[in-house]
Amino acid sequence: MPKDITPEPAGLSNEQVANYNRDGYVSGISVFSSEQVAHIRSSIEALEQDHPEGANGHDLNQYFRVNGHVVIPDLSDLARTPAILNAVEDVLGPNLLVWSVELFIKEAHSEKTVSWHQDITYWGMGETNDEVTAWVALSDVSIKAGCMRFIPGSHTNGIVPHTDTFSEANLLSRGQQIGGIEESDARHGPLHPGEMSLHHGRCFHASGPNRSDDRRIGLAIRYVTPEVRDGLAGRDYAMLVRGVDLAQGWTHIARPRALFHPKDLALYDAILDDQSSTLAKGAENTTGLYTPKESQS
Ligand SMILES: O=C(O)CCC(=O)C(=O)O
Repeated sequence: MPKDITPEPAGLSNEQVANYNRDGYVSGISVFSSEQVAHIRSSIEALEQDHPEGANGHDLNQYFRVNGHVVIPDLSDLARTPAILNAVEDVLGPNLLVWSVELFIKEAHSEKTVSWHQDITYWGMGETNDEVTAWVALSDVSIKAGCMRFIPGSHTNGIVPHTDTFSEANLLSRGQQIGGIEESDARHGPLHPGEMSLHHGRCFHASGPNRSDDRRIGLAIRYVTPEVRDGLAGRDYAMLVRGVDLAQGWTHIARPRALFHPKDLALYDAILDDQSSTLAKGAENTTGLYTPKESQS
């Protein structure tokens, strides 16, 4: 092969696809080299350095935790990484849209956790099988650093009841949790920097505190297929990143024009407004991250 042709990154092996279908998750998929991860991490940390106050009345954490791809070009571009898309295509098929890009950061020696939950519980997508999260480790996400834990096979359940805790220590917007999980059934998914896991929208998962000396940084990209919104009421937004959308159930959004471009910031608020009634449905408290700006105190 000529030197200047980069080989197309492989997707999943047949065994990895079989594991995903059986367990509802698959872990340890290499997508970035250590140099690439260092570069991505430093661009995120430069953003924290340069824009701690965020933009347009939302702090940076708001953009990191919800729909970052709408206003931060780097996050939008990461969602188009061929090695990630090739793996996601192997479970969802050739037509892929991005619903959300988020960062889950636990500082060194942080007590922050994520309770047992199923992702799509409040996302207004019904009980679809066609949503998958690519969770990419941008630091060493060891057991000590609070990697994710999964209950293998739990995606074969429907959406099960969750209780809102609104716990301060919980990274989830409403601290929602599934009760009665047997911890002995859980499997850890530690990741080296540059590796990712894929998990199904109904797979039970959680994560513990970060007891390591480094920050634990995870990039979560939520992929869906065009069909997910077929026949569903209400408006929702997604960015087409591979193939075609013949179903036309989503409002398509483009890559941001520039970091915190005024038009993208306005779009961000419009999306938050439209999504908030679905995402905060049934909550007895405010759900922080999903509260439209006018209602935030
Ligand atoms: O980062 C974590 O520990 C949890 C992330 C998570 O729940 C998710 O990506 O769905």
